Amino acid sequence: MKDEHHLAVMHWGTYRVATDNGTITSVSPVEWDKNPSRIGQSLADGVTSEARVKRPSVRLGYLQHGPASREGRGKEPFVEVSWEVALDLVAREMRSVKARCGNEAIFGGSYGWASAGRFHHAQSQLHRFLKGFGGYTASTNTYSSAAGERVLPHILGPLSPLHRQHTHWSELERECQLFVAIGGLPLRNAQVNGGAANDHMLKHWLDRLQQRGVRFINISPVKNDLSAVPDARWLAIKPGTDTALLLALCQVLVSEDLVDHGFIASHTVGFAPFRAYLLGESDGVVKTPQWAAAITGLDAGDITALARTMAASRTMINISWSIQRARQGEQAYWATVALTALLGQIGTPGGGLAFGYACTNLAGAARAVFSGPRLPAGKNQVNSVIPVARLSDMLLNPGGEYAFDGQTLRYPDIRLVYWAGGNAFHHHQDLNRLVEAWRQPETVVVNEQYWTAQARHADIILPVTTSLEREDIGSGGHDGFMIAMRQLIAPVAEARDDYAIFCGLAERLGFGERFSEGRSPAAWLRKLYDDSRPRAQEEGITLPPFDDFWQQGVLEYAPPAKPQVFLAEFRADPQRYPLSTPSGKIELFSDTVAAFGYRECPGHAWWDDEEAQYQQQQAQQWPLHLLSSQPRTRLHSQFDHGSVSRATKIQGREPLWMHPDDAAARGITHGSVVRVFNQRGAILAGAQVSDQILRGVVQISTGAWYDPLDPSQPGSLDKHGNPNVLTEDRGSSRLGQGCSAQSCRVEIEAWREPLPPITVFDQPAFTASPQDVG
Ligand SMILES: Nc1nc2c(c(=O)[nH]1)N[C@H]1C(S)=C(S)[C@@H](COP(=O)(O)OP(=O)(O)OC[C@H]3O[C@@H](n4cnc5c(=O)[nH]c(N)nc54)[C@H](O)[C@@H]3O)O[C@H]1N2
Ligand SMILES: Nc1nc2c(c(=O)[nH]1)N[C@H]1C(S)=C(S)[C@@H](COP(=O)(O)OP(=O)(O)OC[C@H]3O[C@@H](n4cnc5c(=O)[nH]c(N)nc54)[C@H](O)[C@@H]3O)O[C@H]1N2
Ligand SMILES: [Mo]
Repeated sequence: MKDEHHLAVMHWGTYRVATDNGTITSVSPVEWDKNPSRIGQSLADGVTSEARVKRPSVRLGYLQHGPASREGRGKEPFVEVSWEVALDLVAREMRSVKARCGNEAIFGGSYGWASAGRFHHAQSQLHRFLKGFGGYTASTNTYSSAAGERVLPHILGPLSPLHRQHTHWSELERECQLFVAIGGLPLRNAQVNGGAANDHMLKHWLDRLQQRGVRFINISPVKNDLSAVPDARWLAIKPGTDTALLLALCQVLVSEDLVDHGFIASHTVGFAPFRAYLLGESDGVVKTPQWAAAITGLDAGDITALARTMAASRTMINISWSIQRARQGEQAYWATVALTALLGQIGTPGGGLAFGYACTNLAGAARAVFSGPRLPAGKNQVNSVIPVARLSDMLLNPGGEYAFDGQTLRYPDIRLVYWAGGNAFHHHQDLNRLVEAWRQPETVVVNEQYWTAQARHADIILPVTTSLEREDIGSGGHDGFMIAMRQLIAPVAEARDDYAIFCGLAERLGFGERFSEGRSPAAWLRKLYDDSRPRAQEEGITLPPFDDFWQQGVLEYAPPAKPQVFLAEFRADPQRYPLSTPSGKIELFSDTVAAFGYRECPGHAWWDDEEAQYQQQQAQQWPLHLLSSQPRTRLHSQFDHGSVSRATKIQGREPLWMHPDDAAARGITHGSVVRVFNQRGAILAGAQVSDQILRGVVQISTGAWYDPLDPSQPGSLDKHGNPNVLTEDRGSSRLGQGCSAQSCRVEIEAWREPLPPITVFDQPAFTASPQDVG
């Protein structure tokens, strides 16, 4: 029996961590993981690195002049203060904002992945604290898939429960003949799963499907998005054009009468107007393969052949989340639903559709479903919510009106921003605009472990423990495991848990007892666990008493007896198991969406020529399409300072993939540093020249910590390679208002000046207290 007492649970895996006198000496994957992630190796040097926030810190100008000094955000040095001083300062400002402007003026959306662990989950702690204080302005939906999350309820059903119902890989192994992967199936992304990823299984299942003779098609601008399947056919599509391809495939099915008329009649509504659109009856344009070929860059014959093969085979069509993280991202999802409805294979064991096999280690997992222990949420007294990716819009336009999924709403006037467990200077688009927006509120408070750009742009930074420095319960949705996370090392420097921080603040604000309920973290773990036992039981999982669990260290739930098949019940009996859409059926035409009256979202999936023209116009000045994909060597910005991520940088800069022809045309050589720029800003990156990427497309991972050359200059060059300096901050559409990072155009040139050093992994500038400064 291996020692189960030194397990660290991360979003990308569970590891045995050996320590010696507070130092991590080794990190090894657990033996039950089929394909462990290398990212864990960054724990060894990352957790105790120079990048840690060591003591509570306050921006100098804020300490001297308070909110009036907000122009200094991100530019001034910090002053280290005691916990007493820092917490008093935060409590004073919170009370003041509440008294003057009400709780709505506090933004607590605080989007982000934080760390694994159910009790110390940073957002849950912050939200519970802010609810106790009377509420806050929140955010809704995710950066991952807001466009999909908003369109699917109108046409198929809410995405989050659908994610949990994906057909198990074992069923695909038995029945699937053709697997069409829009956006590929990158092993890279399946390294992670929110909360835990104990057993990485994508490679295992892709191997088995290949052995069974399943054919794969990779529809992506990047060949290695399906590198796990060497024989996969690569259809190198231009980014942002998948909807045109999908519509043309539908058109072939209709004009060659390959549609499943029975399924359409029994399981869908709105076929007639959609058919009329495909055949050009409503707009004079037949959505032929020739039409799509001109848009997508694919061969018209290939499109026709693909439609026929799809109809003749048991076909699974998987669309990755990236495709909808774009302008008009809603349409790609709607067109996928429409195509698979016409094929009539939805609900069959090996066919139909899926949203994100390989986006995480979740879809297809033949694991027991149990949502795990969770902190009681409570009710937010404030009814103010923004779409998550409209952060800068909100800060720049207090009181401004905007449209969202059929509603007309107004942005609140935010005076205090409190962030814990996320990094907006990683995740938000158009960072130079965010820098400006971020200077609007009076006060910005950030709980952080590391000196990320977000911490550097705050007024008050409170240092937080990592999960190795505290006790918790590890459990990820669909993961099939629950793990006791013991404290492995002492808190680094003066770091405290988010919980301890909020206890300290709640006490100062007069609701300490109500917030803590008198419980230590250990007492909370026991409560969370006990509260979850009946919910586990409902799913057929019997959890042992807490003490047994804690002693044992690892629980693995038995997999379900019958592997699940996506929407099988709906297929079998749509009357008895209707969808939650208005009609109870798949909506090829949605009266609800049509009634919103949005030009860009009519009542059915469509190709938006106006948006396409806008993109073409951009292309004249900015010829390269920039994709910003998820990183292989870290989770978003987390552990970019760690050895695994840093080992892959090129001269310290984030690698950027480009085609040899695009490189040659600009005099760029493999391994050199380049400047990537557009009307919004400029970054440095390292050229990774490869013919695995379509000409005219470049790809960089997200997550390099934003490192402006001169933070006092607006629009300063980012020395490091954060693509969000370049991305456009526009919603996917008025329907979803999602992140549209993938719709981005740039130009690139060789960098011939001396290389500025990367400084973002060092401590920021500190100064003595203002009294000493005089
Ligand atoms: N250009 C572009 N941008 C994108 C995307 C894209 O495809 N392209 N993808 C988007 C997507 S899908 C996502 S999900 C977002 C991800 O964006 P985020 O989830 O915001 O990114 P993370 O780097 O995971 O940020 C988590 C932060 O929380 C901190 N943290 C970790 N544990 C704790 C804790 O216990 N307490 C506290 N207080 N802090 C903690 C970490 O140090 C880190 O700074 O990015 C989005 N941005
Ligand atoms: N290692 C690691 N894994 C992760 C994460 C991480 O940070 N690190 N983050 C996790 C999170 S929060 C999320 S939301 C998921 C995201 O999962 P996805 O959104 O699917 O991930 P991406 O890497 O952005 O995109 C996958 C691929 O889609 C292709 N692609 C981009 N645009 C287009 C297009 O217009 N058409 C086509 N056909 N293909 C396109 C790109 O080549 C890219 O490699 O990943 C998760 N997995
Ligand atoms: Mo995400």
